[in-house]
Amino acid sequence: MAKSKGKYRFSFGPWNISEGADPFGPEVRTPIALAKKMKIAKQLGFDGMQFHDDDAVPDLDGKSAAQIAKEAKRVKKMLEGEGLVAEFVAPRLWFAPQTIDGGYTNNNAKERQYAIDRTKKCIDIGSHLGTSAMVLWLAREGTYIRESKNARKQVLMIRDAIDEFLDYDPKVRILIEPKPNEPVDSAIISTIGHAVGMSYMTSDPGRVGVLLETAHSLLAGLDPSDDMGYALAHDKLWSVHLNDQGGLKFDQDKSFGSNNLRVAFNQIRVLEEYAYGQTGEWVGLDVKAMRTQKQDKATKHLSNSLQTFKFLLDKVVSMDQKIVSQCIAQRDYEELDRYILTLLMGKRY
Ligand code: XUL
Ligand code: MN
Repeated sequence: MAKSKGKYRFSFGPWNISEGADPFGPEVRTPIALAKKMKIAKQLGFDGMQFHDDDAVPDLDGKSAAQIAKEAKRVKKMLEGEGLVAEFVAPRLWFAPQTIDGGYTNNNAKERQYAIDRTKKCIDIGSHLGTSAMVLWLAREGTYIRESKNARKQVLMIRDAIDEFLDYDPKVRILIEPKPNEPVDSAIISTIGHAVGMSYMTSDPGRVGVLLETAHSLLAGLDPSDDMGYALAHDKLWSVHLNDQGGLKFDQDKSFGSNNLRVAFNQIRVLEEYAYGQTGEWVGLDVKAMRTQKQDKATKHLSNSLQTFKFLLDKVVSMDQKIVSQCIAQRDYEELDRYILTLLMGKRY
């Protein structure tokens, strides 16, 4: 079974060390500078960082191409100084007033153009940071009210936008990160199946894949390890955002494995079984510290998630394949269930 062990590279984004604001209350911790976050990443055993375009170049809307290049290159130097690399850059298409009604599917042509232009700047930032990977979280491509947008048309608008990006930079690779309901009620590309389907509609499917976030499979009522298997069957699982989620609630970004250890185990089992990571795919931990966490202890969600990944990897690798095969051959899935639970509980089988 042990195919990938030791080959995993881990990353997170600056937003994963946050100040703890939620929709009902303000920040409870003071901001930490990007340079310090990079140091923390290295200290905790991470190999790379993920970026939103304006994590690398703040206030980028008002900046010239030359200014953007200068600032992005400075961030690349900072990364190099820490022995880190950039995994991907993602355009922040959910924040500006122009994106209130969506980006590429906005009902206003001028606002759609803003989203396209912003994404092209994001692609440029990626090349300055030394990564060809751009993640598209299609955050507001959807609607709060069904009658306001035409679903078929929205799909084609997203495809056309992606084609424009593929054309803009022949090196860029696009990873669609689907979410069923965050922040809009109905997202148009809501699951991994939708994202994989979209990739085949584009002009260059070989450059369009997916990023799977655990919580967003769970919020769609699906099993993240099955979603991983689905994307792997299409050779399109190009990144993962591991975390956890306590049922169909708000997007929680809990520490990996903290809610359901078995679901977490199965994600690693699938990754390991198919040698995920061997062609450079990253393991991202898209986790958030609890709001109750104090300033000086607000990175434990990252170290805990990383440790849980490694402990569960040990479990996956130590699975006795003979027992598993026997149970399957005898169709004794009760016994298989017992074996897996015994393994997870660290008891003798
Ligand atoms: C937000 C989220 C983003 C994406 C990148 O919930 O998951 O961090 O991963 O835009
Ligand atoms: Mn994510």
